[in-house]
Amino acid sequence: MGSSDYITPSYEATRSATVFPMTDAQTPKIVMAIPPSRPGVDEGTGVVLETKPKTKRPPLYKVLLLNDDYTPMAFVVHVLERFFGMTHAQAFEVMLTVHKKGVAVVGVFSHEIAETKVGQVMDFARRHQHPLQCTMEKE
Ligand code: TYC
Repeated sequence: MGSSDYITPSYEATRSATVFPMTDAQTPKIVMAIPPSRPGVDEGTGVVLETKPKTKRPPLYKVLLLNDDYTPMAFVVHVLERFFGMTHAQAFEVMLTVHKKGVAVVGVFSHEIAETKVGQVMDFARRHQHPLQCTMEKE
């Protein structure tokens, strides 16, 4: 019997063969020992913040058409049909309202759409050399 028969196996040999038979990839990992925090939950601070989710709707803007003494009625009717999707009858009615009362709301839109409509009307009127005015205001 040689002296090597009594030599204790190395630490690494014992660990890999007997005590820890799993490879590193097989070894289960502790992923989360602490539950995830949620808004409004006191985690020992004594402070609980607002928990209700805030879902504010975006503000809306009225697009207004203003009367003047020079823009032809037919041009205004055309503008209302072209840029505000009105039928001829609707457009004529709204044009008459502006003519009699001085101003009327011709549509309600998001800020971006209202801005676009105002720009389109002002540009179209200017190109045809009419003084027609169109503005927007927050509802
Ligand atoms: N007052 C104009 C006219 O008599 C018609 C008009 C209507 C002009 C509406 C502008 O937004 C307007 N020719």
